[in-house]
Amino acid sequence: MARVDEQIEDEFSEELELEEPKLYKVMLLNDDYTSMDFVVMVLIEIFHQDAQRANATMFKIHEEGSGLCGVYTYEIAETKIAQVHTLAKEHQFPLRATMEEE
Ligand code: TYC
Repeated sequence: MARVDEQIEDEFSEELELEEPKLYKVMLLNDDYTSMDFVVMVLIEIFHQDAQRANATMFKIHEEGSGLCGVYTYEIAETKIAQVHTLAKEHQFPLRATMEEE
């Protein structure tokens, strides 16, 4: 009986097997007007980087044109991007964020 139960459970768990969600890289783009301090603040507050990592990320974006800020599921990535754009607008900076499927 226990074996039959196990067999039934196996069949169900195969059908119910969940796919891993797709992940998306959120990138910040360089521009000539957003202050370095503001970008560092965004990386700390929105992407939860520590101050040292935020500084390194900001300089990487400044030098290379864009840089990875974090990897998230679609809805979280979308929310992070909206938060960046709202905060940037409030501070009158043109900072842009985008996402790429991983
Ligand atoms: N290039 C900007 C400056 O020199 C700094 C900056 C870094 C802006 C990263 C945007 O995503 C960015 N003030």
